[in-house]
Amino acid sequence: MTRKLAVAAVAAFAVAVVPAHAASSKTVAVKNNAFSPTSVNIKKGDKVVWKWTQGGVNHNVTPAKGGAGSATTSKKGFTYTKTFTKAGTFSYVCTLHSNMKVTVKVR
Ligand SMILES: [Cu+2]
Repeated sequence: MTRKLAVAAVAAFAVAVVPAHAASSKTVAVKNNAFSPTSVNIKKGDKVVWKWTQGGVNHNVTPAKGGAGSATTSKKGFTYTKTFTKAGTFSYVCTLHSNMKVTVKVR
């Protein structure tokens, strides 16, 4: 029991003194018809910004396992931003183009 308490105390101390990772963002281009790059590595708390760089063709950014994603649009310059708060590997697709896939690895 004493040891467990000591470990908990050290963990609490570490959380208090280690400065938080400064959030940063990575951009994924939404092209006709591909995401670029197709894989991004980020840290918890970071953002991924998808940016429509070509326009003229409808695309969206949707979690491969379902759930809410971006609007479907063909507007050049449109952006969709998501902050990732959990570690893991997350796949996104464009539901209109089955070849459009991007993997976000959060550690
Ligand atoms: Cu698409």
